[in-house]
Amino acid sequence: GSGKFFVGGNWKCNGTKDSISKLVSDLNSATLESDVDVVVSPPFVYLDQVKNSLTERIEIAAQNCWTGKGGAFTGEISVEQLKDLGCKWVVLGHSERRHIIGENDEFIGKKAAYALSQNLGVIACIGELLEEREAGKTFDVCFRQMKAFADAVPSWDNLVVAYEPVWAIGTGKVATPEQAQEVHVAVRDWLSKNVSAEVASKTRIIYGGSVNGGNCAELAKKEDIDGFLVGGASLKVLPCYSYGLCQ
Ligand code: G2H
Repeated sequence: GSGKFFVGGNWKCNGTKDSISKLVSDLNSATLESDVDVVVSPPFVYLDQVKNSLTERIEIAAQNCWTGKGGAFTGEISVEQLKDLGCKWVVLGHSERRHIIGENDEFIGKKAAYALSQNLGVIACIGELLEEREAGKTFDVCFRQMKAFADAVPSWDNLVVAYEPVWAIGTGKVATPEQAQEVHVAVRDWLSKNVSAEVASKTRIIYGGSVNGGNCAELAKKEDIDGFLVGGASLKVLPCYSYGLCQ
């Protein structure tokens, strides 16, 4: 693996002030492995609440950001505002934003470039649809999405790649450790050929898609799986931040 194990909890569009206050207090009393980066990603409207109540041990990620400096962009949230609240990361290119909201590679690349230029870390998501996998296009799709990030970003120092096969997201159908490892190796190899050997060896490639307390240990054994992005299971604490909590 590359670097410190990284576990992100993506809360998506879930929670209330009360449920989030309970989740934060469970996280504050959890025992975390010391050699794991743990990050949670609350909805925008709860970022401040979470930042003000969560242990400093756990960093905060936003689930989206605007492509540039704030201003007359109704409904958007700027990188500067996220940093003002104490966010260290932003999740970009999540499949729900690509496929439900309709964000394209170029738009996502712009956001990643701006966030990194302002020292906000990026969790850059890639992954194929079921029909793309079945058509043998998994690598093509992942490499195209990687290229869009590579063409845009000023540096890879503060970027974590999250491989999230869309057919595994929220479906309970986790990729097998072998399926995930196969793509992670291919993405690392792509980085080596298209960016640099150094970036390939240093960049963390985490897996997302129906990760939970029951399947995380097997996935984590694979050499190129450097962490997880956890959705559904991250709303319940323990089993699966695990590795941060989850070992
Ligand atoms: C993938 C993942 C978190 P879930 O989207 O990003 O969600 O674990 O619910 O499949």
